[in-house]
Order: sequence, then structure tokens, then C-alpha cells
Amino acid sequence: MGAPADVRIDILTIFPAYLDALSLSLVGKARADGLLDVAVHDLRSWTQDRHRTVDDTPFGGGAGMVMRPDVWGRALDDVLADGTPGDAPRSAVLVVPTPAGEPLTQAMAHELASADHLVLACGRYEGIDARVVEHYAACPDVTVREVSIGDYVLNGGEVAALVVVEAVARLLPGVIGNPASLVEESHGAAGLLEYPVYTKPPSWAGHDVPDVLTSGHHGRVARWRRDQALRRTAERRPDLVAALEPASLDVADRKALAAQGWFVAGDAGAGTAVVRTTGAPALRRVHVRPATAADADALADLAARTFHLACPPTLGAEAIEAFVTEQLGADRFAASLADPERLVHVAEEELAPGLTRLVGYTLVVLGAAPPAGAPLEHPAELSKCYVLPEHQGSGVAGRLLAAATAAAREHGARTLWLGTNRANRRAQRFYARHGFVRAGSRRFTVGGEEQDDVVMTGDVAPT
Ligand code: 6GU
Repeated sequence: MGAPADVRIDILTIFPAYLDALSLSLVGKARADGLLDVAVHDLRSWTQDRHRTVDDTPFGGGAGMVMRPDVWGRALDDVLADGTPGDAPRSAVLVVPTPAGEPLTQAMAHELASADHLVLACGRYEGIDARVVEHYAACPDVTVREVSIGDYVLNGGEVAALVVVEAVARLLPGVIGNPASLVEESHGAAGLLEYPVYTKPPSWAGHDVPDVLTSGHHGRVARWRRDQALRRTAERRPDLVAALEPASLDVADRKALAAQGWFVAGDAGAGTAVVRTTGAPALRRVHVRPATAADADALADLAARTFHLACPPTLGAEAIEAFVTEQLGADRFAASLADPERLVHVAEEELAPGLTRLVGYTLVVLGAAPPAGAPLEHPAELSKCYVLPEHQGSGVAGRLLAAATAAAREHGARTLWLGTNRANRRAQRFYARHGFVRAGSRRFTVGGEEQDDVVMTGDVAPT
């Protein structure tokens, strides 16, 4: 006999054969290697009647049968005591698989793997009399965890027990030959699903391995894998994306997430000094779409909250207010939305399932000629492009601009032009980044005050 195993697992069930699988594969090897001591017990050994009864009808009525607390109590008392040989009583975790439990996660698997005695109580029928959990939860040396392995119903806890043991055993020191394989996997510390993996042959059934993986560029391989992990996670597990820590996302990560409609709001992107407006930065899901008549009121509200962002500090508040009232009311937006020559797009943020708000908009006026310089062929004016302060630098404005440009192109426009206040360097940098060049200037009146605007033009390049 070698030294006692690091971890002892006792499983109680009325179907011990269900757990035969625990002598196979990694778990079986860990047991053979003495890293793990697993014992499976037949609950019926603790019955005291001729029929070896473990269940009875539910008090209060209803379908099905309930497992008796007295049988479970005798079994658990024995098994909990037996798992703590020697003088120092080891603290045990009693795991009760139930669809009504807390969801099993990788974090919980790590917690369970740090215990030295796990007892799994597999219920059948409608479950175990509730006093069993109540009783052991009150014992000082026992921690009770009611655990679910997913939102579906199984016939009993045995399959869930297999799942728990496998998830825990592979985390024990020495069980997995190459501990590095624990680092990159799905539900690891990065909070992302794993990237897709490939092996030989390089071409199979008409499907080729992505070129980047055979390129030998380690940096590009790493970037590609991270992009794939981000894309997969965004597609399949939006809940995991919402939980990501923005500080852990670099510029390339943010670009990959933006392509899936996720933006870091509340800061202006890595390395830009801005005043934060609303709490900590967070990942938000934003959908860009053409506006509809139903958006008129929300657009007016958004316009009133964003127009001043483009104005210089020298412009008076009254002039701004007058402009907003005269030019940016719900009636004006309703008219634009009804006008086929005016294309309005909105960026809609999902605050919670079914709860959204507008965080940005664009307005393109088809056919509008620029104020100065050589006349443009098939011009359209980008009359408005605004986002809430917390979305400045998030990438949402770029998304809106791309949607507005694509729509202008579809409507036959070849050149977009715009005027933006000379003092608004931020906007000029933004448009320059998106391919616009300075083409002249114009005067623009805001609430009776004359302003100097820079005029910029950009091609509506076909894709
Ligand atoms: Cl742990 N038990 C049963 N019976 N059904 C389940 C489950 C557990 N987890 C999900 N469904």
C-alpha cells in the first residue's frame, strides 16, 4: 500500500454500476496511481426493511416518490465518518446533484478540487427529503453544495456525479500529464471559449486548414486564435462577453469584438485621455440599423444630448439650445424619416434583454451639394454623426459611418461631404482616419451665431 490518496471521493447511489465508468481513462488512471481514492456505495445497504426501501410518497401530495431522510442519514453519517481516518477530522464537502442546484462552473470545480473529502449523494425519483440537506448544512465539518450541470432534467444524479468527478479529478496535481493544457482551454482564466483546433491532413474532404496555422508566424497564429476565441464567444456565449474585463482587452481584441457588435463604452479606448462620464468602462452590445418612424422621439432626445459635443467652448449655451429646439426636434426627425432623400441610421445599445436605448445616429442627405469648391459628382452630405460621450472612442461612430456610407452608395452617391466646427479637432481626426480629406470651409449658423466649419470630403468607395 502506498501513501493515502490526496483526495477521497465517496459516491452514494442506488445504481452503483452507473459509476463503473470511473475506472476508465484519466480518472481510472488517477485512481490506479493513488492520486484519487473513489468509493461507490449502494444506498440500499443502509435500508433496514425486507424490501430495502429507499423512497416513499410525498407529504402534501403530488406525483412521484421522495427519498427517505432516515436511510440517507445513516448512509451519510457512516461515509462522512469513514472518509476522515486518523485524528485530524478533515472537512468534507457534500455534493448533492439536483437540477435545482447552483450551476457547475470551472470555478466551482476548482473549489471542489481543493477539498480533501467529497461525498456525492445521487438522488432519484422526485429528489431527496429536504431535511437531509438542511441537517448536514448545519454540521460544522460539512459544507453542502447543491449542484446542477445544466438547464435540463435528468432521471437522477448519477450522470451529474460522473461529470463532477471528471471535472474535479483533472484539476488534481499529477492527474493531467501536461498541466499547460489546463491553461488555454475553454472556461479558463481568460473567460473565453477555446479557438478551433486542426491537425493533419492539411486538406480533408475539400476543407483546408487555415493558412495562418501553417505560416510559421507565431505572433499571427496567436492573434488568429485569440480573434477566433473572441468571435466564437460572442456568437455562442454573449453572457461571457458581457462579463469580460475591458482592461484585459487590447486594441486588436476590441476590433474583433466590434466586428461582432460589442464595444467598450465608458472610456475612449486604450491610451486616450478622457473624462469618464458613467462609471466603469463596460462591454456593451450595440446594433447599428436604419432608423424607423418609431425612433423620432428618441432621436430628438439623443440629438439634444449630443449636439453640444461638436460645439466650441466659445459658443453660448443659449445659441446651442436655440439650434437644438429649432433644428433637432422630434418633428424634424419625423420629417427626415419620411423623406426618401434622407437616410438616418441609429446605434442601439442593449442594456438588458429587451431593453435598449439609442447611443448614436447619422443623417445623410442625398443630392445635397457642398457649399464651396468644385462641384462633386453624385454628392451626399453627411449632415449628422453623433454618439453619446461614453461611446466616443468605442468604435460605434465608425460602425455608424460605415452603415451610412454603404447606404449612400446604394442610393447612387459617389462622394460624401461634411462640415464640422473648426475647433472640433477630435471629429476632424475621426473623419481623417476614415478616409476624409479637408476640402475647404464654410460658415454655419448656430442659434444666430456664425461659426467656422471645416469641409471634408470622402469617397463612397464601392466594396
Ligand atoms: Cl445535477 N440532476 C438531475 N436529476 N438533473 C439535472 C442535473 C442534476 N443537472 C441538470 N439536470
